[in-house]
Amino acid sequence: MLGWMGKFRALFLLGSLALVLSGCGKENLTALVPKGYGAESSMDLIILTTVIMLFVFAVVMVIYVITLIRFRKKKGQEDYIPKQVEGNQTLETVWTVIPILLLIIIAVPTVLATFDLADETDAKDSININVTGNQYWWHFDYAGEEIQTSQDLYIPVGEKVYLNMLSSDVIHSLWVPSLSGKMDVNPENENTMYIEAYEEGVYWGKCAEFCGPSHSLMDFKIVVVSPEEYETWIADMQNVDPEQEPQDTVALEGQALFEENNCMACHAIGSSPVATGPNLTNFGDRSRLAGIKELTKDNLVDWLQDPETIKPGNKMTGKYPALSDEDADAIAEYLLQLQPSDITPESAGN
Ligand code: HEC
Ligand SMILES: [Cu+2]
Repeated sequence: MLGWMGKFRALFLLGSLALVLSGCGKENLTALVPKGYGAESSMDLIILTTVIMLFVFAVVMVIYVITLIRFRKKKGQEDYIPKQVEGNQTLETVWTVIPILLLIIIAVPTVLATFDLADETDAKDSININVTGNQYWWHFDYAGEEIQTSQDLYIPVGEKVYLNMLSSDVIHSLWVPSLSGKMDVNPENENTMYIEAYEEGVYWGKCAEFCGPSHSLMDFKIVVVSPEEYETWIADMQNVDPEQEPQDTVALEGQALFEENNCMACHAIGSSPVATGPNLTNFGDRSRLAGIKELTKDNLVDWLQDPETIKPGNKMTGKYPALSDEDADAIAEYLLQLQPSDITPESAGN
């Protein structure tokens, strides 16, 4: 058994741990600062339930402390046996009815919010994006726009954007805590949810369903821009000519090596729906490599030579010839200049 010092220490440790852990998390990656409709309605429910729980806690504690003090065993009354009471209909009714009322107060808004968030009546008139979850990256197909992209999802601020989601392998779950709740992404049966962002900015997303060794590295972003910027971005993406030759000679060589080394079997540049690997049309505009690493040339060369150490279990490892330093360098040069748009996560505030 712990002595009181031990108990104090354990309590102190738990307290500090709670304090330190509560500092975890990034800005724009927290459900507690909602920046979108779904996140806001979850937050309202979190506040409601917390207030009710605190109320119950306070009432129980007050009764507990009063009982503890008033009904202590008193000096000189060691042998005193208090009146033995059994059953009390009024009390029992009260402590049955009150919890029922409290649960109804929680249940009604929860059920209403659930139906509200599942309402898809205006889906046809809204922006629809087909989302595919893959072991360990996300693909976005802009229905009707002939645009394919991966990793970064661009959407306009203040508009409902419907995500129609399927997985190409195992079950994933799409979660952008600042904007909305989670939704499972299954290999069969399309799941739909909508996102409506209130503020421009870059919001971080996570896979919220364990899906393999690199599950925790399956990060992505939602880039929320003004409606005009969104139109510009769409046009920029549509204007990409995948065959266009880069000016730079190293990049030009990289382009040839990209074709020679089987990269195109999995990676499309432009609107081709090939999506065994991430679409690279605007790869140079991304701020992250493979969703997680800072996008620098060094990191990219490391990735091309050995993706396995960066993302264990990824589906690219071993599927193309080993690349020499020069070849990897040239391909990196080529990929980094794929920057079709001025609208990027950086311009959106990341
Ligand atoms: C068998 C299919 C396949 C082949 C072949 C392949 N890749 Fe990949 N590649 C992938 C997959 C899958 C990913 C996503 C890995 C992850 O994040 O889990 C990926 C990721 C990448 C990324 C990061 C993309 C991003 O959005 O950040 C780059 C860059 C890349 N590959 C370049 C190449 C190059 C260059 C080649 C040829 C030398 C190549 N790949 C060959 C499947 C492939
Ligand atoms: Cu996943």
